[in-house]
Amino acid sequence: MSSAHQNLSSIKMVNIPNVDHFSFTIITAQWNKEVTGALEIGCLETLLANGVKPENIQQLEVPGAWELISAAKMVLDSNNTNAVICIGAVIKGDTPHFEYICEGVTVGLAQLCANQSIPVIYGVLTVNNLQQALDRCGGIHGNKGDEAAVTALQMASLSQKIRK
Ligand code: RBF
Repeated sequence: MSSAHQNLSSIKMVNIPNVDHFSFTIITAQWNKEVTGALEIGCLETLLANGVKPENIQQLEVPGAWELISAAKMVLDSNNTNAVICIGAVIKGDTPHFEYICEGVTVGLAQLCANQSIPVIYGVLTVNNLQQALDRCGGIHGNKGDEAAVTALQMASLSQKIRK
């Protein structure tokens, strides 16, 4: 599914006004930390490069991708962040667990998106092996953490435009 046309990793800078008023929450799953740590750094650096103030970026950790759903819900219920960026990496193993976690996380985050109006960004890799994950957290397919940051900026801006 990934193609040159859909890969946002080359677009790290977006021209969005008043970015210094935005606040973002990045939630990072600690499973496959080698991958999620690199995604988180890409995300953070892209937000900062686009003018988001460091003090307006909250970084939270959860054990695994499954916990992204409840942590995102807690954030949405308790503060007025402009977008929640969920970062995780689910890597296929020998059991069907992979399918259950991927589907659960995807459906859970989609439900959060559908039920309230703060953007929840899906920065979760669902891959067949570690190499595919490494290719997407700073490798040949860019860094999907950068893409999550760009998407968060675009959605925060869209939300501001609609509310005006
Ligand atoms: N969490 C991830 O973020 N990525 C994984 O690849 C992953 N694989 C798992 C495989 C198994 C067999 C189990 C039991 C858990 C896995 N988890 C993974 C953790 C999951 O997201 C969650 O933290 C735990 O199931 C506790 O709710």
